[in-house]
Amino acid sequence: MSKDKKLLRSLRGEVQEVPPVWMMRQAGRYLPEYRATRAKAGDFLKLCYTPDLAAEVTLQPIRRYGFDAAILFADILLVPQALGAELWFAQGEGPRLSTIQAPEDLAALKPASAIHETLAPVYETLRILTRELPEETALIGFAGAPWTVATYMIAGRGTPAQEPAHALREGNPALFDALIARITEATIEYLSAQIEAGAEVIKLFDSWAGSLKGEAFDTYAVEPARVITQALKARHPGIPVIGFPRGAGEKYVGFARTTGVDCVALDQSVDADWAAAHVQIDGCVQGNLAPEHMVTGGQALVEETRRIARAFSKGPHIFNLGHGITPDADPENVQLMVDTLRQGARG
Ligand code: 1CP
Repeated sequence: MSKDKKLLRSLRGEVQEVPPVWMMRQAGRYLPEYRATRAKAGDFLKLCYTPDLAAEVTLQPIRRYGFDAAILFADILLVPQALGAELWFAQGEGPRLSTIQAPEDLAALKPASAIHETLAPVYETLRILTRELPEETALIGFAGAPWTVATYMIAGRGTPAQEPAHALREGNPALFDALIARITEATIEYLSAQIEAGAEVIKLFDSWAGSLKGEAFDTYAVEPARVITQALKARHPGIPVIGFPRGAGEKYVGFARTTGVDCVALDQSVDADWAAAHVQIDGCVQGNLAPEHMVTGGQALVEETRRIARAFSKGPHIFNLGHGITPDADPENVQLMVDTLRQGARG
């Protein structure tokens, strides 16, 4: 049956009259039911590591909107934590981690093979979801791409232009490369275990790929994505992979060819007609409605939804936002987007 899931059909290259749809951060603070479950869990990391609750928040947007895919509820920063970094969420301030600045910091981390001890509850969440999801809903597992994860491990927090990571990359390339290698290896282990637990699609989030320019983009965005994709496909033949080199701009062109991913997720900075001509020619694309429309709604949301669906209508397409939905979004606007799309946006 799973071969007929709408999302998997697009990933195999099928062009569909109405594209499959889901949203990045679809389980999140814009939903009152998410806020209630999060309050019950106590804090964000408890929510990630409590399989029943993590499965519950994964299912909430599926119940409400009938999305074609559910994305595992977890976070990209669980991998650094499983490698031995300290991780905490400061109230109202976002994530904080212990930092990697010197060879001793890297030496103190655990080997990639040790991550499963910490991450076992995540695999349990996936096993629950394989039982509880509607049969037409595809289950997406994910991880952060090595560069993006490294930016948090080096700086200990989110940074506007990833300066600390660029400084280490330039100042101590041997240490930086060893860190990228460790994260790459851990990511392959982690995603492989997610697939064994029931993930049917893998998404690799390279949220900060846009700050890598020229050759650095090829070395630290393309190459790790290629290595991870090849390893997953060797271990799990046929597993589809979605790559998201956010902010890649013209570097989106050829990304699927050079990495082997089955689909490229587009942020909202690229024009849909341009991407249809230059990126979708290589296969499936995902995106790229600006998340702001989920706050503002109205006719502009309807028109943008239709315009994007139309621009990508000649090739395989997964409808999504260009980045995660924000906490101030109105759940009614999400319904309006889904209705617009399913009522024949291309007509
Ligand atoms: O308060 C809360 O409830 C925490 C907000 C939150 C949520 C809902 C965080 C903290 N993480 C998540 C879940 C999450 N994160 C998912 C779950 C599935 C989904 O519904 O999509 C996923 C896929 C992520 C991925 C993630 N985490 C990324 C990559 C995607 C992106 O948004 O660019 C990144 C960069 C993170 C780090 C992170 N985790 C949380 C925050 C606030 C951040 C960003 C920190 C920063 O850069 O300042």
